Amino acid sequence: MKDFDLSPANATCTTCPYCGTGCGVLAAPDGAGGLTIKGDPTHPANAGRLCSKGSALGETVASDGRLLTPQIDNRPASWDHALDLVASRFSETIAKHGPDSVAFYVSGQLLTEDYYVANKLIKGFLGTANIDTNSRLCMASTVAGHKRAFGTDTVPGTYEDLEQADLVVLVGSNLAWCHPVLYQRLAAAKATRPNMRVIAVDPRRTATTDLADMHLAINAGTDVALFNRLLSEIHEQGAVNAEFVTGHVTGFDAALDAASSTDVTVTGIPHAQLTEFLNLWIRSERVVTVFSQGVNQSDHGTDKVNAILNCHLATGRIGQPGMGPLSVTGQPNAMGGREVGGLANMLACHLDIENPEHRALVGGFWNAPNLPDHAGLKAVDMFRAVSEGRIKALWVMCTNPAVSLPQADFVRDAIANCDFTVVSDLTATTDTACLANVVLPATGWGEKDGTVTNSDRVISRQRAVLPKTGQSRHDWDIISDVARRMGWQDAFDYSTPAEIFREYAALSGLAAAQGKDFDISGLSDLTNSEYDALHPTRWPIPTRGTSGDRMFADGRFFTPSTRANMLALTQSSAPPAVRGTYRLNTGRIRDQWHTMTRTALSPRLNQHTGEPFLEIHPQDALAIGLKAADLTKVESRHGYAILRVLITDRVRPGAVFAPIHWTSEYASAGRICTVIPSATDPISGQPDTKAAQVSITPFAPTWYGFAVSSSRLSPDTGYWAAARHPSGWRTELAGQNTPDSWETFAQTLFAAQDATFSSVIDQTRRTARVALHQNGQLIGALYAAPNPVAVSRSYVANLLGSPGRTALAGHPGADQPDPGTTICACFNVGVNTILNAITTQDLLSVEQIGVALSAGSNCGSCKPELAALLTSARTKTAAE
Ligand SMILES: Nc1nc2c(c(=O)[nH]1)N[C@H]1C(S)=C(S)[C@@H](COP(=O)(O)OP(=O)(O)OC[C@H]3O[C@@H](n4cnc5c(=O)[nH]c(N)nc54)[C@H](O)[C@@H]3O)O[C@H]1N2
Ligand SMILES: Nc1nc2c(c(=O)[nH]1)N[C@H]1C(S)=C(S)[C@@H](COP(=O)(O)OP(=O)(O)OC[C@H]3O[C@@H](n4cnc5c(=O)[nH]c(N)nc54)[C@H](O)[C@@H]3O)O[C@H]1N2
Ligand code: SF4
Ligand SMILES: [Mo]
Repeated sequence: MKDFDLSPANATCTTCPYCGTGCGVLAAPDGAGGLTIKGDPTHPANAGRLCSKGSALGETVASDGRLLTPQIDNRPASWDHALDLVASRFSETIAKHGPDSVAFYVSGQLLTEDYYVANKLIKGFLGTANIDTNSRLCMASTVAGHKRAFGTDTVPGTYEDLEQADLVVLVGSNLAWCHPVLYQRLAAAKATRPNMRVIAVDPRRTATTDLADMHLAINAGTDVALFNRLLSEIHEQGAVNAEFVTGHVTGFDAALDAASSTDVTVTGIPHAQLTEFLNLWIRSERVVTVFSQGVNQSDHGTDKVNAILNCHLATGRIGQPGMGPLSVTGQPNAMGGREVGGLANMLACHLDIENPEHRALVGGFWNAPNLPDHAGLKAVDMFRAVSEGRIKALWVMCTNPAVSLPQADFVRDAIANCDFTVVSDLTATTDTACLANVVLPATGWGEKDGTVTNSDRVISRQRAVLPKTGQSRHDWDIISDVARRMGWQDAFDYSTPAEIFREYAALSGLAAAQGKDFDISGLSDLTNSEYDALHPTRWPIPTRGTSGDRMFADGRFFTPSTRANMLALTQSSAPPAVRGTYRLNTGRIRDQWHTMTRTALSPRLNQHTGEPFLEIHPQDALAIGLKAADLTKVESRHGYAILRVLITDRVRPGAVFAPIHWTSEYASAGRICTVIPSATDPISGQPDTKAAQVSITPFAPTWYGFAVSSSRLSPDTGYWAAARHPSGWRTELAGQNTPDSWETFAQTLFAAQDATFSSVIDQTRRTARVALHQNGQLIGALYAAPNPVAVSRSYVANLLGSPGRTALAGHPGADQPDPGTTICACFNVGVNTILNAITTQDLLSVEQIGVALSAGSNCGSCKPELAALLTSARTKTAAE
C-alpha cells in the first residue's frame, strides 16, 4: 500500500459519500485517474479515521463505465434536446392530467443544495407534493417517532455522548459494519474506560454482537415488548425521574399502563439475561440507546422508536452528556434531506405541508404560486400509482428503486411501463436507468460541491477534487435548468450551490421563528468564499460563528406545550407464520454500499464477499437438503432470487438472512427485494424489509463452475455472479444443462480468439479445468464440476497476468501457501494467512496481528473479524 503524502494544506477537504457517520476525507488526484485518500484529522466525526469503504474511495472515481452524455431512448442526445424534452413532457402531463400526475423520487445521497432545489420545484412550482426519497425506506420511522415525541424531527445527542456513556445499547444496528468509524470510536472509548458496557439487541449474531459485552438475541419484531418491559421496570424500581416527567413530559401514565400489560416473554430473551439488562440500563445514568434499521424497517417501526424514546423520557436521560437516544442515519445526507423537506409530508426546514401557516410562509418566501395543501405519495404508494398509470411522468434522481424497493419486479415493471421516466445517475447501466426514456449524466462524488448533514447534525462541505466526467452536470444545475425551461427563470436562477445554500439558510430563520428547531440562519449571509471555506459545524446556528450542541438540555421540546410526549404502545402481534416458510431478514455487508454502483468498482472491496448469499441455520439446511456452498432459490409470491448457501448458526432456526446489495449488473438473480412484500408502517409509510416470509428450495444445477478472467465475461448460464479482482474478474457459475463439450463452452464463455487453451477433462468425475494463455500469460481459467467447485479462488485469481503454470491444478503447491478469503481489504490479507500467523507466532491480540501482517492496521474495518478469528483459534487450541 502506498504511503500517502496528504496534508490539509495540499489536499481537498471533503466528506465521505457513504454512511451517515459523515467522515471528513482528504483527497488529491493520483495522476492516474484515481485519487489518493486519507481521513481528515481535523473533522469532528472521524478525527482521521476511515473504514474500508472510505479508504477505497480513490478506486471508485475512474471514468470507465460513466455515462458521458444525456441519452434519449438509449441514444446520445444534447443537453438542450434532453432537457427540453423533460420540461415539455412534465408541463404537458400537468396540463392534461393535473399536478398529481407527476412525481420525483430522490435520495439521501443528494447534496442539500440538490435536494432543496428539487423540493422547491415540485412543491412550490409544479404544484404537487409527490416527491419522496429513499429515506422513506431508511429513516421515515425515526422521523415519525421523533415528531410524535419531540414535536420535530430532532436528533438530541452527539457522537461524544457515545464515548461518555457508561452503557451503550445498540438496537437493530450492525454498527461495526454499517457505521464502522463510530464503532471504532466506541471501541476506543471502551478501551480507555473498561467499565463501560455495550449491549447489542439483534435477532442474529453479527460482527457487532460478537464484540458486545452482552447480546440480547431478541425474537425479531419484539423490540416494543422489550422497551415496554424496561419502562415498567424503571417504574417498579423507583427510577422514574419525577421532576423531569412532571416538568417536561406528557403521557407518562398512559404509556406506563400500556407498558405494564406487555408480555415480555415474546422477546424470547432468557430471564436472567433480561434481568441483567434491565438492571444495567436502570443503574447506568449515562446510557445511550443507538438504533437503526432493525428498528426503523418494520411494519411498526414508529412504535419501536417511541418505545425507546419513552424510556429516555421517563428517566430524563436526554439532552445531557453521555445520555440519550441516538438514531444513526444511513446515507451521507439522510439528515440533510429530512431538514430540507424531501419527504412527501414535509416542507423545507422541518415545516409541515398540512399546516396552512407553514404553507403560507414557504409559499411567500419562494414567491411560489402553487403550494399543494396535502401530502404527496410515499415511496411505496408512489410506485403503485406509477403502475396504475396515475403517475405519468416520473423523475428518479440518485437512487436505484428497481433494486432497493420492496416488490422490486413490480417496481421495475411499473417504471418500464410509465409514460415518461427520467433517471439522473452516474451510469446508464443501473437496473433503473436501463428502463428510462431519458438518462441524464450527473456529476459524482469528487466532482460536485455542496453540503451534507451527518447523524449528529454536523453540516460538512463536499468539495470537488476532480473535473466533471464527460458532459455530466450537477444535480442542482440540471433541476434548475428544467425549471427555467418550464418558465420559472427567476426562482431558479442559480449559478452556484452557495446561492442555494444562502436562500435555504434564510428560510430556516423564518421556520425557527415559527418555533422549529432547524435554524441555520446564521449562515445566510456567507459569501461564496466563506461557503467554500466552511468548516464542519453543528446546527442550530442562529447566529454567525456559533455551533450547536446537544438539544433539549433545558427540557424544552418543540411541541406547543414545550413538553415531550410519551406514547402508550402495545407490542403488535406477528402475522401467523405460513408453514414451510422462513423469515427473511436483509441487511448490509462490510465492504459494499447499497446497489454496488460504486463499491463494486473497487477490486479490493470485492474480495471480502464476492457473491450474493443466504445465511441459513444448519438444522434448516439439513431439512431442506442444502449442503455448504450449494445454491438456493428464495421465493415469495412476488419473485425470487438465487443465492449461495452459507450454513451458519449466526441465524436461528426458521430465520434466514440475505444481503441487499446485488443487482442485475453483478448477478443473474441476486436482487433480494424481488421477494419482499410492500407491507409498511401505518404511521411512517416505511416498508418492513426485515420480515418477508419466503420459501427456500435447492436450486439444483447439473454443474457448478468458477472462472477467472482478465476481462469481464457475459455468461448465459442459469446462475452467475461476477466480481472485480485486482487482476481481472472472478465469476461464479452454475447451469442446469451440462455442456456437451467444455472446450467449446469455454471458447464461447471467454470469447478470446487468439488464446491458447489447455484443459484437463475427467469424463468419469464430470469435472473440467480449462486454462487460457495469451503471450505466455494466464488470461482465464474455468473450473467446473457436478458439485460446488473446490478451487482456491483467491490463489487462481492472483495467477492472472502471470505465467500461471499451476492454474490447471486450481490450488497452490505444497510450497506455496493459500491465503484464503480476504479479510483485510486494505492489505489484501487472507483468512488462512491470519490463522497461520496466530498459531505459529502466538499472536494474542488484534494489535499483534497488525504488527505481524499489517492486517487491520489501516482502516480497522476488519478488526471485529480479526478478533473473532483470534477467539476461534484460541477455542480450537483449547479443545486440542
Ligand atoms: N457497509 C455498509 N454500510 C452502510 C450501508 C451499506 O450499504 N453498506 N448503508 C448505510 C445505510 S443507508 C443504512 S440505512 C445503514 C443501516 O445500518 P444498520 O441498520 O446497522 O444495518 P442493517 O444490516 O440493515 O440492519 C441492522 C440489524 O438489524 C437487525 N434486525 C433485523 N430485524 C430486527 C428486529 O426486529 N429487532 C432488532 N433489534 N434488530 C433487527 C438485523 O439482523 C441487522 O443486523 O447502514 C449504512 N452503512
Ligand atoms: N430488502 C431491503 N431493502 C432495502 C434496505 C434493506 O435493509 N433491506 N435498505 C433500504 C435503505 S435503508 C436504503 S438507504 C436504500 C438504498 O437504495 P438505493 O438508494 O436504491 O441505492 P444506491 O445504490 O445508493 O443508489 C444510488 C444511485 O445513485 C447513483 N448516484 C451516486 N451518486 C450520485 C449523484 O451524485 N447524483 C446522481 N444523480 N446519482 C448518483 C448511484 O450510481 C446509484 O445508482 O435501500 C433500501 N432497501
Ligand atoms: S464510517 Fe466509513 S463509510 Fe461511513 S462515512 Fe466514515 S469512511 Fe465513510
Ligand atoms: Mo438507508
